Amino acid sequence: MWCKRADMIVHESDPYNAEPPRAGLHETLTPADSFYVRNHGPVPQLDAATWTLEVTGLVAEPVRFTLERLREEFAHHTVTATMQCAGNRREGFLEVRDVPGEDPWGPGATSTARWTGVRLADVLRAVGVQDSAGHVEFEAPDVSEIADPPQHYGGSVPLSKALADEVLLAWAMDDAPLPAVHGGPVRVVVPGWIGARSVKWVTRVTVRAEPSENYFQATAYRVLEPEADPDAAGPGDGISLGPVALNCDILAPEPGQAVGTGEVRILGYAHAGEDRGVARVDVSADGGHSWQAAELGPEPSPWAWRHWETTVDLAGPGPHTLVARAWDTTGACQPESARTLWNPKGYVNNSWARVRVNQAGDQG
Ligand SMILES: Nc1nc2c(c(=O)[nH]1)N[C@H]1C(S)=C(S)[C@@H](COP(=O)(O)O)O[C@H]1N2
Ligand SMILES: [Mo]
Repeated sequence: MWCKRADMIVHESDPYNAEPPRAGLHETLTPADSFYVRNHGPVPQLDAATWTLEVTGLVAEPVRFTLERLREEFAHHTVTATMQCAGNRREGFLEVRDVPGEDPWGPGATSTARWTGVRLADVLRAVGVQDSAGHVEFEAPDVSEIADPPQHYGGSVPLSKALADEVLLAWAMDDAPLPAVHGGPVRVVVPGWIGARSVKWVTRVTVRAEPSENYFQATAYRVLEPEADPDAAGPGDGISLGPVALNCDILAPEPGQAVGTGEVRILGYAHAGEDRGVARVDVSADGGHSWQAAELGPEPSPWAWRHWETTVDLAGPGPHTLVARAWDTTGACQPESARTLWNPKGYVNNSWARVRVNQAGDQG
């Protein structure tokens, strides 16, 4: 129904939440049928001809735009950007402690596309932002029953990010009209920030003094204290997530794959988020005792992941644990273990990537 590959790993069918298998993430631009989908409610079917965007709040005068007007009045821009869910790689937390009520995303809750639209900054400047503005809120018509109380999906970013050149109101993905499942006719794209802020089907932009009070900004997408009860968490609890944390994973070989003795090709992705870049990726074939630097692929844009690859020598009998860790341009490295990162909602597992492979012929 959503034009996705047949082997998507579907965590929920209603609302549809799915990630591609590792094999769907090998390319710089993720094929449209492999791009992961994260929904908190039913996908609204909006008509591009009747869709409107209301820009309101701390502005000179509220304005309502049609898609035609957005396209005509503002310059078009294209940004290659990686979308990454804060729940990406949550699966790795489950061996530490369960994360009840959340989908066990593998490494595929991240994907990359070329997004085309207008700059949110151009629209905000045209409408006129008041001096007391501090945040920009996005709202969509999908109603989520997960929220307490059930409400429309929404969120906000600080005004400084909203005015950054890379933030778009996008109507196209890889030069094709934005599919409904990815937020068509128009979504917000906030490169370098968690996917949750890239609000799909956006119909209202509100300039505010404070962050959005929407459940998905005030209560969800927050790193709670380890012993906190997520069902009892209220607005303002925990650390509110914004910029994406440094992360990586191994895309090949696959976990459990039988590989031969000798040279084995390993490849994966790394993503640093916001104003950081991927500086190096180290790979280990002996569980993290010794390391070699992988070859970094091209940086498609400052807002996108980088693929990396290398070959390792698998001497001796398996199974072997392949490990990868990325370093960013601040010199920071991913933490070693999910054990130190576990949190009640299971966000931001950016611990070292580990894939256990078997030696061909092994039963283990
Ligand atoms: N309106 C709306 N926007 C939304 C969501 C949603 O449920 N409703 N999910 C968010 C989350 S958590 C993520 S990770 C991204 C996923 O975008 P995608 O489905 O296009 O991959 O959309 C974000 N925007
Ligand atoms: Mo997300």
